Amino acid sequence: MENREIARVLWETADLMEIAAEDSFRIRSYRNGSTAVEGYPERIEDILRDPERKVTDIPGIGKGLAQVLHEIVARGSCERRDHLLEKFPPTALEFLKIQGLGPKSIALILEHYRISTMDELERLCREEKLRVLPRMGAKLEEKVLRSIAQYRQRTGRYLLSYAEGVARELTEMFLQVPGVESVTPAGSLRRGRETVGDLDLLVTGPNAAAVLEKFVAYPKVEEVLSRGENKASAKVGREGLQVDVRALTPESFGAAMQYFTGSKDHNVAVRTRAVKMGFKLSEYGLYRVADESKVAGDSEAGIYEALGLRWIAPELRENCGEIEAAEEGTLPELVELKHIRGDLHMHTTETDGRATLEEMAEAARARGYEYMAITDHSKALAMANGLDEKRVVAFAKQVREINRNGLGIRVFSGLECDILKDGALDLANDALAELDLVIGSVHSHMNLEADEMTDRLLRALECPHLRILGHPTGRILLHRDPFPFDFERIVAEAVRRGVWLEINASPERLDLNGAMIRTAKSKGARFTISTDAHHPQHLESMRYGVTTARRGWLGPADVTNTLPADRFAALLRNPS
Ligand code: DGT
Ligand code: CA
Ligand code: CA
Ligand code: ZN
Repeated sequence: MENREIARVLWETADLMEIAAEDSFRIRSYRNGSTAVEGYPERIEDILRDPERKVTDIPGIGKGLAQVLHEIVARGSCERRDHLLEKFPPTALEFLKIQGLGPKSIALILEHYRISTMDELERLCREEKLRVLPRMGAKLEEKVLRSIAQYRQRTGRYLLSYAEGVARELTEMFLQVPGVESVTPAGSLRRGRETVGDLDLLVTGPNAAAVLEKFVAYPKVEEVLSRGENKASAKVGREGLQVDVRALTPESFGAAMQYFTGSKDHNVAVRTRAVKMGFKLSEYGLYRVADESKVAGDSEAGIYEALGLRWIAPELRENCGEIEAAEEGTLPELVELKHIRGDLHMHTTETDGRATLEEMAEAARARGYEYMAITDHSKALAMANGLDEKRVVAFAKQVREINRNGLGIRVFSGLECDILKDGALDLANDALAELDLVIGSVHSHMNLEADEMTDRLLRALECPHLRILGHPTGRILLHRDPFPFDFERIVAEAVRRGVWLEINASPERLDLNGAMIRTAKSKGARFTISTDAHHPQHLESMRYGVTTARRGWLGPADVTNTLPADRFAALLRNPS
């Protein structure tokens, strides 16, 4: 069992415990355990099997949880979870994903109505049966209905990072098959979309079709959907991600890559162009209609070239002007991971991070960064033990000393300061003035009306010390939609005040998205790409942020943390 699967079971159990209104201390220990397991660099299952190791050596795992971990690894569940699943339908966990319904209200609903599906919950709202329960009303019914509609739209999709993990696992396995030369993900994963509907894997080599046998026999395959000579589809893992595997000959590999990378809209436009030029384009190759001769097919670039186009980076293939730009030779130079010289958003044990400043610095240095900013939370996030003014001033001083002694990386003192409900920043200006860099983020009251939210953000932008707007829309992928506000107005004001927009590289956020980034860029915005790391391992998420920036057509010059340390420091002192 992979760590993320174990972590998920623990997290779900904690959700169920919340619905059952169990002891909050105990619930917290399950959640902490889940985070600890998920971020742990080694496989928990291996540690549990090794008689010389103890899982209790892992911070966040006590004796009680160790027992639970044994159970989960042995049979995929634990006693407590089983017990709660008898008490509540498994859909109770799904109900938790509906905005407006917390564990308490779900418990209340289940106490009064015997419902076990989303459809039934929807019907309760339509029949106005929620409003008769204590502390519920017509407004809530409306909100739940809206949220159910959104839920339906997003189910069936998976985080990019999750799909990437499955792709990596399968790729490793396929590459062990003799006669297999390469395994490449296509589809939305290759385009770097933030969520993925299904995974498309393309396999080549003299004996590529041999992977299909191996694939359908893979223990994690839950259900084989189809099996042909050159293609197989199956649901993989408990989460049921569909994976399409295709075995290809080298002569048509490029054409297949082009076809199966998509997007569909991009392909339609490319194919239309091919037809106009007297060609026929398929997943097997590009053919001249006149004599049916094959013009291109073994390489993707060859196909674009024959159509009079530069090769187009997969992230741009959404039929949003990339074909015209490829024709005119005006495709942008895109930012790459190697351009990034520092990470500007991370947390430490001072608040809700899991490593110290020194440990984060070591990890950032090991990635080859020249600089980094520590940006812990401010006091409004009391649960995270956020910093007050006094701690901020002491922290800024501590960082100045650290830089004098040197950690092998330049550290900027920062803060992720809460933007309060009325738009004021959480801490007083003279404390903020001590810091090198202030990120302003919304973490609460996300359900304001759009114009209220716009006013709130406008007021936050007035703070002269604010340098970066953190995860600007607040979305949590598959979980919480972006909060509404007048984006263009906020961008214009941010540009005017020299405030940069954060592209949050955490795979659950990827906020802003490609389209918004592109809009903002067209208004003159500048950006940062940062991981919001709460653990040294999270620094690796930078690549998702870079992919997202590329989907927004950004080049290195649009992203301030591509600058060398000295120039970046100078820019901080004089941002406009
Ligand atoms: P997803 O899986 O929903 O995240 O998105 P994609 O883009 O991976 O879509 P998928 O898996 O259905 O198909 C992979 C690619 O194959 C898609 O981007 C374009 C190509 N493709 C699939 N079906 C069609 C089709 O009916 N027409 C065209 N033109 N292309 C298709
Ligand atoms: Ca796909
Ligand atoms: Ca597919
Ligand atoms: Zn943060």
